[in-house]
Amino acid sequence: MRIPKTLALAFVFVLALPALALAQAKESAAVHVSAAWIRVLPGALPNAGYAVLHNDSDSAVKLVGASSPAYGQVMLHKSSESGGVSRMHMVPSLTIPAHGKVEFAPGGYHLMLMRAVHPVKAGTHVAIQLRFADGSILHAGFLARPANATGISD
Ligand SMILES: [Cu+2]
Repeated sequence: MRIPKTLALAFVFVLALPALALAQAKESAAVHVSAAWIRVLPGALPNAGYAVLHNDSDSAVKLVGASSPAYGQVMLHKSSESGGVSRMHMVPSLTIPAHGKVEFAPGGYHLMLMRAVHPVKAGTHVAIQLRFADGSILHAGFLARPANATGISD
């Protein structure tokens, strides 16, 4: 029996799509990161992740969460200072404007990296996934740096 080629292709496509969707969320085409690094603190102290998130698209993008195989929990945090007291609070989401950027830096936004699965060694790269409101994911590598590090350049 001869099956028209287009029909055969359509059949393969229909079968393959759910498998792909299950395998992984789609990679974000809108956002890229630069200067991604982690300040590693000694012992069981939480680590902080910093980066610049660039939105290369024509519409605003909303960051809604993050995770990493290297940490039990990752949260979006913002540090602030009032009356000489520094504190931080959780941020439910964060909007990166079209063709704009958001900086995660000491004293401001950071990824709070809790409960390292294994001690994270300075000089290694840690995989972190950033999750956006449209369901897409960005896989980024963060360079682990020692506690006295202040930043990283591209
Ligand atoms: Cu924090």
